[in-house]
Amino acid sequence: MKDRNDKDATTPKTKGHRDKEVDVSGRRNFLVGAGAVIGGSAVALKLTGCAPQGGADSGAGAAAGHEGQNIHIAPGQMDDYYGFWSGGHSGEIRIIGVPSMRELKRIPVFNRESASGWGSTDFSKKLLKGRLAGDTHHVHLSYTGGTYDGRYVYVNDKMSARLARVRIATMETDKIVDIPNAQGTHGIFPQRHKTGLVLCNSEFRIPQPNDGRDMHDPSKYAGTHTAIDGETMEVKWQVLVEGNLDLCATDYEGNYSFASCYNSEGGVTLEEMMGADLDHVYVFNLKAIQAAVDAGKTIDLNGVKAIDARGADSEYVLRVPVPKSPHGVNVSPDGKYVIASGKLSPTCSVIEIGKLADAFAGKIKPRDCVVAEPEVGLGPLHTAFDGKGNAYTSIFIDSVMTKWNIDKAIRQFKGEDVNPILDKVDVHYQVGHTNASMSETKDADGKWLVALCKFSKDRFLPVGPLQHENDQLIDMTMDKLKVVHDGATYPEPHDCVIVARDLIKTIQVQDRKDDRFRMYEKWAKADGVDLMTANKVVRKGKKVRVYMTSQAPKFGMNEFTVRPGDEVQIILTNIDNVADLSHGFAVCQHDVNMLINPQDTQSITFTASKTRGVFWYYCTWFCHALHLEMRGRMIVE
Ligand code: CUK
Ligand code: CUA
Repeated sequence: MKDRNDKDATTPKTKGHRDKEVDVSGRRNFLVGAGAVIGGSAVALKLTGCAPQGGADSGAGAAAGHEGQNIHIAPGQMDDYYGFWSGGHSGEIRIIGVPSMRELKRIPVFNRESASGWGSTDFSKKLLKGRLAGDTHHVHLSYTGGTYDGRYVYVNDKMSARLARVRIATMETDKIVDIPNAQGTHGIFPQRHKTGLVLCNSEFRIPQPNDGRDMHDPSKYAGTHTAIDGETMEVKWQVLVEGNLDLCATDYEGNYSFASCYNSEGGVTLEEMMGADLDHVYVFNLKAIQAAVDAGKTIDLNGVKAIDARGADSEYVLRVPVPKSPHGVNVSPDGKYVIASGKLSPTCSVIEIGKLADAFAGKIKPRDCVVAEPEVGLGPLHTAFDGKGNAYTSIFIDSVMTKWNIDKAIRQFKGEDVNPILDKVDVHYQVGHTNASMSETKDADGKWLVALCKFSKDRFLPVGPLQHENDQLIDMTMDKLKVVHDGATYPEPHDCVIVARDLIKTIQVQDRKDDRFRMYEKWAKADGVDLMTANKVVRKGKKVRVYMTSQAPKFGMNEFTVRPGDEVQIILTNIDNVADLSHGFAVCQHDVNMLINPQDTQSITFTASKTRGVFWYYCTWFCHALHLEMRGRMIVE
C-alpha cells in the first residue's frame, strides 16, 4: 500500500506510517512551535488549507465574505443533514449530523448493545435468532419518486446474509429477514421510483443449493441477486448467476438493477480472481424477471422462486464488460448513467442506461453501452454526484478524491481533446466509500462530500494498536474541493447516505404502531391485564410474568417475589408521556438491562438466581432528581 503521508503537503511531516510507531509529539511540537497558544485557529486553518470559518454566531449558512460553506454548528444550532452511516463489523447504523459530523445516535441492528438491551430483549432476540454479530456495509433509505420518502432505512448484514429495516419514525430496527441461498450479502439498493423491491447481492459464490454437493468444484458455484419486498420484507425472487455480485444500484424508473462483478473468472483464490482484464457490470431486467416469476417460469431453490440465468446473456441478465475488478456502481442523479469504479483499473466506466434496451434486444453489443472511461486515479472505488453533471470518485491507492465531469468524459471517449478531470484533493488516508448530500437521489445538491477513509495514521491522538478511521468532510460548492473536517470514527463505516433534514420526521414518544406491540398486547390479553396500568405477577408453573409500569421516579412495584430458578419475564410499560423521559430496567447479578422509552413497552426474559436472596432492580437511564432512588427488590425465596 502506498503511503500518501510523505507526499502530503497539508499535514505536518510526522512518522505516520502504519507500520511504525506514530510520533504524535512531532505533531504537538509543530503546533506549539507555530504559536498555537496565540494563533491556534490560524494554525489549524493552515494545516487543513481552509479559508477562515465563520464565527460562532454565523449559523450553518455560508459565512459572509469567506469562500465556501461554514461548517461550524454553534451550540444550540442544528445540522442541515442527517447522515446515515453503516457501522461495518460493529453491526450497527450510526446517525451523524452533517456538516458538524457529530454522532447523534447509534441504532443497534445485528449487534448486542447494552444500553438499549438490543440483543437481550424478547423482541430483538426474536429478530436476531441467537446471532449477535453482524457486518453492515450499505445503508439506503426507502424512496418514492426518486427521492427519500422518510419511511425506512435498509441495511445489509454481510456476515449472515440478512437484510434489516429500521423504521425512521422511531429509528429502531423493526424487521430482519434471512436471505436464503446467499453468502456475503453485500451491495443492496432499494428501487427509487417507489417503495418497491430492495435488491441484494451475494458477493460469495456457493454451491446451489449449498447442501454438500459440488463443494470441490467452484466452477459450479453461483451467486444470487435477491429481490425483497421493502414493505413486507419477504423474499420475492432470486436470480442465479455464475459471477460474484459486489455493489448494487437501481435506476430511477424501476426497469433495472445493477451489480458489479469483480470475479468473472469464478476464482476462489486471490490470483484467480484477478486474472481477467475485463469483468462485468451485470444488468438485471426487472420487468422481464417479474414476468417470468408471474408466469411460473422459475425453479424452486430452498423455497424461493429462482431463475437460473447462469452462462450467456438473456432477457433477464446482461453482462457489460468493464475493466478490471470493478467495485462501486452508482447511478447519476439525472438517471442517465451507471458508473462503475474500476478498482484495479484506474478508470471509471460510464454506462448509458438508455442504450441498455437495445443491448437486451441484441441490436448492439453490451460493451457498446459504455460511453466513457475516464482515468481518475489508482484504485477508484465509489462515485458520488453533485447534481450539476460532475462525479466525485474515491481513489483508494492514491488517497485522493477526484472530481470529474461526465459530459467531458463522454466527449473525450468519442475522441475530442478535452480533459474531464477537474480537481483532485488529498484525503487522509486510503479512502473507501464516498457520498455527497442527497447524491443518491434526483435532488443531489452538491453541498457536502464525505470521504470515509480506512486509515487515519497521524490525524488523531493515538489510542493503541487499533487506530481510528477518518470520515473527512469536504466542501464541494467551489471549483476546488476543500477538506474542512476530520472525524475520527470507530471501525468501520463502509458507506453512508446524507439526507436533507426536512425529509426525516421522528416521533418523541412511542406511537405503539410497530408489530412488536401486538406481541405484548397478546400476552396481556391472555393474562387479563392492561399494560398501561397493571403491576402484577402472573405465575404458570416455573414461568413468571411480571407486568410493571414505570413513571419517574418510580417503578409500579417496589418489590416482587419469585422462586429460585424461575423463568422470569419482565414486561415493562413506561407510562410517562413526556419527550426524553426514558427509563431503564436492570437487575443486579442477572445480566439484565433494557431501555423503555416514553409510552413504550419492552420485555426481557431471564432465569432467576438458583439460590435465595435479594436482588435490586434499578433504573439505568438518568430520568429524574430521584433517579437513583428509582429501584426495587426482586426477592428470590
Ligand atoms: S464496500 Cu467497503 S469501501 Cu462494502 Cu461498499 Cu466499498
Ligand atoms: Cu427512571 Cu432513571
